[in-house]
Amino acid sequence: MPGTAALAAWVEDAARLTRPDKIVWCDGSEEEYQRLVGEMLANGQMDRMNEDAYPNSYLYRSNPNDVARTEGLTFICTEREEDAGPNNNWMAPKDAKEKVRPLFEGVMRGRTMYVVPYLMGPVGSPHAKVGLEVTDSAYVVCNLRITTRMGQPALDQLEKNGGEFFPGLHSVGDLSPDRRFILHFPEEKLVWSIGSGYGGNALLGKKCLSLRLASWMGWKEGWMAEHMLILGLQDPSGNVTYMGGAFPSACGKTNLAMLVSPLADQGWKVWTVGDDIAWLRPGPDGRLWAVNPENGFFGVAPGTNNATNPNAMASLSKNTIFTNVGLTPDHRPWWPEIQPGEKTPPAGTINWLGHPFEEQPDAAVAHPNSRFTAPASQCPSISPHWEDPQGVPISAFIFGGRRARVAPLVYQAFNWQHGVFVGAGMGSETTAAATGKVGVVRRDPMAMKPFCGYNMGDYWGHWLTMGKQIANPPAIFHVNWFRKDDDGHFLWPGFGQNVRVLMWMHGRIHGTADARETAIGYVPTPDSLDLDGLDISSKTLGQLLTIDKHDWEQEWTDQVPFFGQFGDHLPAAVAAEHQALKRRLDAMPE
Ligand code: OXD
Ligand code: MN
Repeated sequence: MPGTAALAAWVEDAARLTRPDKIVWCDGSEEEYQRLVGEMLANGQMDRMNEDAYPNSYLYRSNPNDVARTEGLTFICTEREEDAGPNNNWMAPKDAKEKVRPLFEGVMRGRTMYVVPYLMGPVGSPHAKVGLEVTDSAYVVCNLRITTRMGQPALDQLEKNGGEFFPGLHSVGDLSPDRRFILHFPEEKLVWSIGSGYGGNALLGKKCLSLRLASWMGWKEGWMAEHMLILGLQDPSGNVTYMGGAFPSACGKTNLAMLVSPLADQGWKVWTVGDDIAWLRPGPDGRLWAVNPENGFFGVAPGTNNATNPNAMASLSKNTIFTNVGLTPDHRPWWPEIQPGEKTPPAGTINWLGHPFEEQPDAAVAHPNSRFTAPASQCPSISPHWEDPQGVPISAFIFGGRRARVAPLVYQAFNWQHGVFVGAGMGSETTAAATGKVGVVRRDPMAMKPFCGYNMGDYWGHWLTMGKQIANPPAIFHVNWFRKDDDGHFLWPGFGQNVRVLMWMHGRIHGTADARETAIGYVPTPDSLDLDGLDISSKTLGQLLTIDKHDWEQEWTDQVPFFGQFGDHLPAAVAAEHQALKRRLDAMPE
């Protein structure tokens, strides 16, 4: 098989560079998983969770300097710098390889090189892509087994895909941030990652292939790779309306994707198709169809509990890898709010650094970006269509961010072009998912700032082009679950109650919900939101739906230098929408 021979040749080159003691081809079997886990238990890299409470589940503590994606060390290596754009760090491919090759030279001496063929996308899907990761981390292999379809399904697809595969070379190196590089070569469809074992840096199928390289391919080939959850909203007639949602990291994507509807007895239910990534293609019916390329969740643990996300709790109840959470004396995971309201762990809990938490009162017990890796098939709300080879048809895109002020609970863009502008201007307060300061507003267009593998200006241009190619483009909405009152209290209950906002969107899509036209888009009329049974005063609702002229003028002004950076790459239509917003704000009464 030429495909497999090419795979073997690539691995041989990688081995010549890195000089492993041993090469192990992984098949993705349960037996292999148990063997690797057994090795990590034996050498102290992993702990076994309580077998009764969390069967077949393990805890891994990463190096304390390696706990989140490192965007400053992530590069897009294209021939032309302008193709990477101001949204990315850039190195010329030749320079990048010259700089980083020496770090790979001999790095696997004394180590095993694991060769992992994996599939992103449902088995048999024409949209599925074959990845090949070589890595010296058994932890990475075990995570890939959960988050991708590993082994035979990938080799089977290789033939169907004409032998095409996307290689990635990974080594934890010496874990020094000074020698850490996450390099993407979109023109070669290649990833090199060294110096980190952390999820988004090291599981190359996820952010590296399925977003950064895939967004580039989508641009060249006429499809889209987005940082989006995919959910299905079932209405009382039994019909399911599918939506894609783009929120910056750690802003509740997983919670929304797995929402448990408090209105289930009235027939409203949410199905989960994916919680992080969507690949979208125009279908013959003029709609966009989405597949989730992943096979599992790599979710943020803190805050997850049976009140905020019972489906996530069920998903992680077995066959799960926990990373950087606390470990209770009876070997259960611990993080803040693992029980609603619980802020302190049981006595004797070991913190994520491996010490009794009582001895380190200033250290977090679980790292704020601690994670669970769990099979998607274990999610009780997983959609019966989550592995449909053609995907599911998308009727809405939801953009969102974490904003204490400015953005109302929900609004709808006037049309596709305006919606692209709404996504392009998105801002959100930063979280712990990436290193850096938490809580400052940063522009994160379509939640793709860390993941767009090319110039963001060209990316917006691609969105505009896609809109012209689809006869029935999704409606575009923006939400903000995080608006606060002047005393710093959240105005909206969030979590399951967000279904009421999805229902309003459903009403807009199907022509049954009212809205008022404002300077920024269509905002719900107070009685178009179903708030039955919720204790929300009309004053609070008013605050949630307010468009404050001065806040928005400030927002507009903040966007000026942001859009300005893109120069000639900024599509005229986005610039025009920005000007049109200014005119509408000017026309608003004081
Ligand atoms: C993730 C992220 O891990 O966006 O999904 O950081
Ligand atoms: Mn993500």
